[in-house]
Amino acid sequence: MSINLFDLTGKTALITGSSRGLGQAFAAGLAAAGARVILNGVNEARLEEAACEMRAQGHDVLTAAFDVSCEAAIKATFERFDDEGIDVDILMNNAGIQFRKPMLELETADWQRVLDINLTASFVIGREAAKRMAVRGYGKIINIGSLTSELARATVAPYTVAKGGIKMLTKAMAAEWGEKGIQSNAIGPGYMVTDMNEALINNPDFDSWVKARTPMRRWGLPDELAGTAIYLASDASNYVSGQIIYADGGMISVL
Ligand code: GCO
Repeated sequence: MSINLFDLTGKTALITGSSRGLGQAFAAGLAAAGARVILNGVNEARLEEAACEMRAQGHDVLTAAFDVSCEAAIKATFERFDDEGIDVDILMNNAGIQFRKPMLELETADWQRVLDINLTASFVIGREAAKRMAVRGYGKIINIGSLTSELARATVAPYTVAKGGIKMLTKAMAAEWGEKGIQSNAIGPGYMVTDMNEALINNPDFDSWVKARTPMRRWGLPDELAGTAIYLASDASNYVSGQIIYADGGMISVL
């Protein structure tokens, strides 16, 4: 009998920030591998639109509209899951914002908001999910890092610090939750074609720099990250934890 280590049938995955961009691509990939997906975002209309599109393709899709920076909303969402008998087997902490400004001009409030959404939210949602995963002795946590988990770029300090924190939070989760049957890993996307990067893509100098700096000489496409997500969400990675996998066209590996 052939086994499919990448089959997610019977698993439920919560992907934060999944009504568009990378999150939507992650949700599509996990759904294609058989998972029931729970889409998250703050814009309920956009969330339902994305859910309808996926249901039309035959996928099992739920929605959970909450602000990832609001602890009360996170707790209420997981209490709803408890009440409805929804077990989150796979958590993808994808939601994030970018805020580009030199540090000398950066307001503390703007710094803090980026850290709240891009780092602290992953801890809070991860903790609420892991409490329940630990009871079942099973869980897959996939945090979304960045090239800036390793390397700094001028004008994106809070994003860089948050993504560096994501790399170490992933290791901390692996350290504490491995014995509970939970594997915690991260994906580090390269420069991807997303709304968040539109200004960069449309800047000829930046576009040229990305293509010159990336061995594959191009920006990445969101659906090119799906395979890495499926791998980390599946039995294929059952003895992998604390790792960050860069899907970046080779950029982080070269000078
Ligand atoms: C930027 C970009 C990057 C990419 C990605 C790279 O302003 O440099 O937004 O942060 O989005 O994170 O891995």
